[in-house]
Amino acid sequence: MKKFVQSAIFIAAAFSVLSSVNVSAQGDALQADGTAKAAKLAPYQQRDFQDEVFYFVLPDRFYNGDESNDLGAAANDKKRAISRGGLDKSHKGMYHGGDLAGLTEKLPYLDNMGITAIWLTPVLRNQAMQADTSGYHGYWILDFTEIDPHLGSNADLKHFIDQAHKRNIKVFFDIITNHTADVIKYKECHGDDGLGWIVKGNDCPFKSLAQLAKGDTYTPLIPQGDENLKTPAWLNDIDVYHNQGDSNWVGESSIRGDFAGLDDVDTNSDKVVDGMIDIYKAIIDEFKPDGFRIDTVKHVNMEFWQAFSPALMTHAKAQGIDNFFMYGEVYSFEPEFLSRYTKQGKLPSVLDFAFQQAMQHSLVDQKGTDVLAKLFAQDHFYRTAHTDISNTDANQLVNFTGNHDMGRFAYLLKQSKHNYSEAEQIQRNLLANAMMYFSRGVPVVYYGDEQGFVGDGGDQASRQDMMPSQVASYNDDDLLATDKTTAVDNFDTNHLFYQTFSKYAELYQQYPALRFGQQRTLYSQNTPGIFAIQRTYTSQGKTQKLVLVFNTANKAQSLDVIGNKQKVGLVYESAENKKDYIEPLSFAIYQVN
Ligand SMILES: [Ca+2]
Ligand SMILES: [Ca+2]
Ligand SMILES: [Ca+2]
Ligand SMILES: [Ca+2]
Repeated sequence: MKKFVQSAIFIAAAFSVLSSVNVSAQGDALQADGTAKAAKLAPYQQRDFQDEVFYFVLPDRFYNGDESNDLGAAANDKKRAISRGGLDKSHKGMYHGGDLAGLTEKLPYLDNMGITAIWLTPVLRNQAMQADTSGYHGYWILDFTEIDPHLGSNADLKHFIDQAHKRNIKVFFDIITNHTADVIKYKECHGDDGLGWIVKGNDCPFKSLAQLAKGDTYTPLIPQGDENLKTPAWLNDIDVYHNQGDSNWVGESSIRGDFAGLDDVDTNSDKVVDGMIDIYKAIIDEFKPDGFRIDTVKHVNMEFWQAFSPALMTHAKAQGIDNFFMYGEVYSFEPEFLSRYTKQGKLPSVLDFAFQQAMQHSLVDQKGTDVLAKLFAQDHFYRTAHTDISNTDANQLVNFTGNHDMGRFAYLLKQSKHNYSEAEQIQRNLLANAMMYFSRGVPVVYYGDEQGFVGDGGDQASRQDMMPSQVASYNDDDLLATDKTTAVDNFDTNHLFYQTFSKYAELYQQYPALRFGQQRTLYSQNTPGIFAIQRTYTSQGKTQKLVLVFNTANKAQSLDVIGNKQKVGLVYESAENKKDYIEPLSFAIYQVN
């Protein structure tokens, strides 16, 4: 083991594109506490996006470091009264008290797991309540200039970023340009005072541009007293919204409709394009984040991204954030469609929903490994040449196995018709995560996955607490690989998944071919079984070539299919393989000389 580690480090050093691996003085101090791993990597300012291992977290559900902010805005804060309340730790749709102070306190836990970048759900100030649930998730922004008081202050966010950066960990914000909180109402749906929605729910059918042209329009209004809720002030102008009613998720309504009442910004107007660019330039100036994850990208017109993305990338670089990066949420499982946003839309990257679906098809539904080959055969769609922003290719895609909307991979396994035993759910989960780390693309761990969280579904059901939970429907879950429940603290550094993800991260950092290598499929089949890829990376005249073999079947498979010369130089195997066979639901990595 020791010999392997030493040679791996040697190889990593020999191939590193980051030739100046200067560990900072702060890094030296942190290494002494036994948790610091990011400190051993190149300085965050110089690290490439492809060097990162992401952790995606809802701060409200993570850790409560400051109970004094649990209710949000102070009782005597008249200006922010709308951002007060919504706390109910026993309700999955309400605030639970987690905050930036809590995240800051738990940085060693993330660092020790090999996390190098943290993606936070939106942290800007929300409307605390809409209908009968709260803005605990952050996607209902009212004020684009300050932090939600449930999470802390602007100073708390700066402190968190400072502490993360001291550990050599990057921080990414989740940003929204598509909509604001639900303030604007329609007389036709919500009555003359705009207050009827509480009783009737959202029932404002979308009106198309064709209908508008014929005079069939809604009469938008802002209820009395709500005229100045939003910041910056231009967002309080009713004319900067589409005002066409609720989206039915297809066609024109997908771009111009409100999401269940959330005010859909008129991103077709120059005023809005400029306004949104200014909002996020100011966020970059004030907080110096390392990048943005962008929400609801496909619900905004392409022309908006063509202006927004270059403007923000250029601005961040001018502010000295040389490796600033952005990736969009385009909720689609079609690579060609996803790639439109990196090519036409000029976004550096997107979340790879197609990858997530291929994981589900191969490891939950037991389709053949050719579903993986078909996915990666479409990687060419992402090749772009707009070098003014970044060189996008599939290596920069953002891999994930599940999320806060669709639910966790563990949930998909649990509800499968195949009735997997817990042991098999564990193996399939770990194999999906191995593919997420080691296939082309940048891995994202959804918080709690490393503790065996499962959940009863998507959305609220997949947003469990890491701190002791009071939500009954979370606490009755049977977590994987532990006897614990979510009723207790789950920052267990001995959990099998935490330990395994930590090992994956270590391999990811040791072998540049796992981060930067061009990927080629060597073998796939139309049944569960072997999927083999090669990843080749050349730097300074030296080539590192790895062969990765995954077995998605629950029987051992012959390795003969990949050929003898591919099997030399074992780097890692997740199960102990017998000669020429790979164990069920396991993987192995070989180095080819
Ligand atoms: Ca709190
Ligand atoms: Ca929209
Ligand atoms: Ca609305
Ligand atoms: Ca449950």
